[in-house]
Amino acid sequence: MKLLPRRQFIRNTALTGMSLGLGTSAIWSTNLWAANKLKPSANSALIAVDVQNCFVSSGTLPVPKGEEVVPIINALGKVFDNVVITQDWHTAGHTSFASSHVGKKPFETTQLSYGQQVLWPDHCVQGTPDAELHGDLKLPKAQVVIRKGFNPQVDSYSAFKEADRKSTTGLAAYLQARGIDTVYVTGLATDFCVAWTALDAKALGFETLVVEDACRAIDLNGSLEAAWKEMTAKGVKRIQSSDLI
Ligand code: VGL
Ligand code: ZN
Repeated sequence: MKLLPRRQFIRNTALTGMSLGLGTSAIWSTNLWAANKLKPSANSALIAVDVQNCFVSSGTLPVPKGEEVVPIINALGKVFDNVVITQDWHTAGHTSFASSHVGKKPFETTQLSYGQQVLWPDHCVQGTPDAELHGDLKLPKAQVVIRKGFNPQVDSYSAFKEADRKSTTGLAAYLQARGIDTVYVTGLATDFCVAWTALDAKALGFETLVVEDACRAIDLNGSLEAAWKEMTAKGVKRIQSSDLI
């Protein structure tokens, strides 16, 4: 997979076209433009993380501008053979909810058996409209929906491993069984479920790319910058949807 020399490429293309006296007709440039895109292989999967009612403006844990990812992810879905959807899927009274801890407010932290936990407003409770996938999300090719965070005592930002860092969701085994070696991660929120999913994917041996503009962040106390720093350091690639479509 080769990234980025697009600006250079376009400049060269335009020059070649003109020097051949062809001008830059729409068809000519469209074909060459298409040839310069990243092309997901049959061994690549798009992962749409937590594009649920809870994480858009009208939801219980709104991610600023969260709904803006929907049309972008819908368009990306068309260029992948393999699509995975995840859903945050908490029990009522889940340990990640501030309301489950006396004296705690949303966005404070607490120490749980597996480490520090950010405490959230009650969100994505199993079977509620808030936990449903966003109504405009159209990913007809999606082959599997991974629900996570259903253990009452353990959160799961990652689509691969719960916050105790031991319990698996089964997603790695599923992807491996299907011969998937590369994942493109999109969705909500960049600095929590997207980042944890991407970092686990990379650590598990998948080539991992995050499509930045197909994600939106919560950005709590610098969490967005920290997430990109860690993802970059670990070899997760940062791309834009225009690299694909
Ligand atoms: C998420 C906080 C709590 C996410 C899920 O999808 O990023 N964030 N639960
Ligand atoms: Zn959650």
